[in-house]
Amino acid sequence: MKKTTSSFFKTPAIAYEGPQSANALAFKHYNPDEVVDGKTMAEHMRFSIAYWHAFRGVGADPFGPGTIVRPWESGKDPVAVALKRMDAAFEFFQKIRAPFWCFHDRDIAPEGKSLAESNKNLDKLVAHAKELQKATGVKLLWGTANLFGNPRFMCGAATNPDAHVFAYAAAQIKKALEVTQELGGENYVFWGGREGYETLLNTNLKREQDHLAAMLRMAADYAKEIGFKGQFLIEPKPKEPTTHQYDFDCATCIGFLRTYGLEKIFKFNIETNHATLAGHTFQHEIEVAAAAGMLGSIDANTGNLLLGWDTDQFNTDVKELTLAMVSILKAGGLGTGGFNFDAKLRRPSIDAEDLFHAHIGGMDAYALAFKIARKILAEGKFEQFVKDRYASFDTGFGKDIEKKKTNFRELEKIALKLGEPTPKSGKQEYLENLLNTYLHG
Ligand code: XUL
Ligand code: CO
Repeated sequence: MKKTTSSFFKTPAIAYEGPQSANALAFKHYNPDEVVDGKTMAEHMRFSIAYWHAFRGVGADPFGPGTIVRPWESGKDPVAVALKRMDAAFEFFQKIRAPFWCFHDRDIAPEGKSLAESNKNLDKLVAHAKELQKATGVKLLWGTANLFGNPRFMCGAATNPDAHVFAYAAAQIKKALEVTQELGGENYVFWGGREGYETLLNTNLKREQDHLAAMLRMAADYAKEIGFKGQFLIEPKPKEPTTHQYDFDCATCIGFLRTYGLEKIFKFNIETNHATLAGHTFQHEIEVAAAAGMLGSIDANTGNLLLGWDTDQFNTDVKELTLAMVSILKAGGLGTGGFNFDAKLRRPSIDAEDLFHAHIGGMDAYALAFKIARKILAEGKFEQFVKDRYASFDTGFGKDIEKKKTNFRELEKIALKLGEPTPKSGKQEYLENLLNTYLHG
């Protein structure tokens, strides 16, 4: 990677020192330059930094204001501060060795007094981002529009009961698509923000879903019109901020997209904390998306299962990530997607250095999981077990069932002839122990 000139961080660039290193500010498992199967680890992992958490997060929660103060945040002119903040961000991207970043329109540029002024502010920051991308080699994984923060979106954007708000949101997505294209974004994300409802006493669910589909259709039409080639991604989330979010989980979204004939246009950006809020494991959501050929990208984080909300923490759970990685690798990887750290520092983690510790931990855990998952797949023990478990569908009447070559009359004859099936153990405990041999040697 090439270098920028800013120096807001005292921490030097993070180096790989290997598993034995005692240096907390070094990678133990993520060696960006290590070549695995003809590709560097940087190319395999495609790590990305989330601008909104790393550079707009201040540690605020519903009980108190921010705790995190950064030196680049000083100054009266919000555009000048935004430009400085972006210099700091690209310095960080380089030092943490992340090849990608992601942003919402309003993360990088302040909202103006009018939409036209907001667009003008955005243009200034996009021009700066373009220069910084060129100078550093850091690329844009995806862009998106913030259609949930401003009070105008309190009742949703595409699903707002007011067509005026819908039009405003459409204009914002139009601009966000243009700037994502300008910066060479490889994907564009739709997280449903406030697209849901609190009470059916004031809500026409069917019309709101129709409107959401109309917005997505128009976005796809516009992308085609301007020649934007990036992959469209939906990011499911079951609740928070609204009680009932329309994009509940991958299965719900697949049903929604197929209902409106949009399934060929979208893949999924799966977020760990959203999966668990929906009552699923991270791996479950990956498997559901992959089964539909719609696995796109990952928002890498985790939640606190003792709490019922989206805590967006850095994930250091190697077991959970190994299982996720097995499913991702089996599905053929993420294509144009990557692992975006949609994760934030805890409120008392106020040092700039904490940003490094947080991302080092996340990157190392994912890199280690990637290596373990590759070993698991190379040895193929789990895959063989699962294959054997379904072997009765590989031949005879089992095969006929899969090939749709049989019917109830024939199957009744077979059942009468064969009598009672022989029970076979699922061997879950054996398999859990086998998994531990990979995790703990
Ligand atoms: C919200 C969330 C968003 C999306 C992008 O829970 O995950 O930050 O990733 O809008
Ligand atoms: Co996210």
